[in-house]
Amino acid sequence: MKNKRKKSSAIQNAGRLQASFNRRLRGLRAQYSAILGCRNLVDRHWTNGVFERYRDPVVTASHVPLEWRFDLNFKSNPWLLERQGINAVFNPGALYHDGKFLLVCRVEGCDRKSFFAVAESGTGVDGFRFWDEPVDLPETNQPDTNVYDMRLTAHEDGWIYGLFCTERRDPAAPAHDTSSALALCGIVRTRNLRDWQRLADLKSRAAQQRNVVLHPEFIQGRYALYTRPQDSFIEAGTGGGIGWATCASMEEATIEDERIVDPRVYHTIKESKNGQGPPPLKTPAGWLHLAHGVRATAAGLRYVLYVFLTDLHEPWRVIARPGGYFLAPQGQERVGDVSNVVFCNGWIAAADGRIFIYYASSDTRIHVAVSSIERLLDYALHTPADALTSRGCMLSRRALIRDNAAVP
Ligand code: M1P
Repeated sequence: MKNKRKKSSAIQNAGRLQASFNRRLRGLRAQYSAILGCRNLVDRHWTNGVFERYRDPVVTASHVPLEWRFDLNFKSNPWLLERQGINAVFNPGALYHDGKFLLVCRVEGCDRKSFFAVAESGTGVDGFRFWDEPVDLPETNQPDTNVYDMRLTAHEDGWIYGLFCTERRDPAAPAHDTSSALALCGIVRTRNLRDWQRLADLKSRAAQQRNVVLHPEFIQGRYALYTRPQDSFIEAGTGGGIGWATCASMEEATIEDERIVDPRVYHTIKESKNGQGPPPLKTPAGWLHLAHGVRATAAGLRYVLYVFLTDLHEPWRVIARPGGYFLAPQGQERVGDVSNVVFCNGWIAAADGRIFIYYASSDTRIHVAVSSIERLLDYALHTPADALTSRGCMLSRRALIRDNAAVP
């Protein structure tokens, strides 16, 4: 009798657990489809004329499919626990391909390791949905400990290249040092963003190379790269600046002729370090570049985005340098895993002339800002350069005020 009662109460408990599992799963699914179905609108509180901001981030950790985070089998996970959580989704490479806006996102698990995953949208501002599985990135014979920040370049040779940072423990570090790392440029190529071919890591003289970007066209028959040679992992040290280098092939990419084309400069937004963002866009006035500049503050490093323009035939030659930042973190963008950061390694020039700028805030989530080639060129060509002193900047502002006084 006692045993019978025990058995029936166990059955009742299992039934209750199953019911609560089902309820919780329905709730999770409803919440997930609400996030994916959310329409994104232009933020009417923001206006500088240069670009529109959008109210909501376009991809966040909550956009990652439930199947990637939860064991959905009642038998092995009766409490429906999130077993493999996602910490953040940020710094995507971007490409318009087969009628879709594609982002190759840096997805960071709770275990701190990042992997790449493609999210696609029909509008570019909302409805981003991850493909079924993350990218299975091939390795070289030296496994990557961490990979991140892929720049996608549809090169005129017909391949889509992905250049990314591959990080490994510094083999020269003593055993007690569990932080020192070597950051190098990993290279893959693909035709469809599904099948990826790994090429050898970029060889250069610099100890560390991050933020390496492939120029979309051949230059004098060679591949051209924007680089960021550094002698240490975080600090620019004696290196830094955006470099320019060429190589004969991407299969065993080796650079020797590296030179700095956009240096770090004292008391500017790129005082501590800088790095090329996405591949530049070809415009009638020159190659339009987006980059990040970093300066030190009492609260830590501050990352902002800035623009510059280089010559159409000599892309290493800067022809316009609008002063100050183009886009800086604001509101909720200021706070995250690494606060006070905006970072962009992907933008898309749509056929209708709109430019979709995919920037991440505070190493946590992805946003979009939308502009056009006309507006970005006007910004690049007519924003005064940084005068580099307080008085110089005041004089530039006073000239604006005086010109305005004469406006009828
Ligand atoms: O944390 C801010 C950024 O820091 C690094 O960029 P950089 O080498 O230019 O300083 C990268 O880790 C980047 O992913 C990150 O967003």
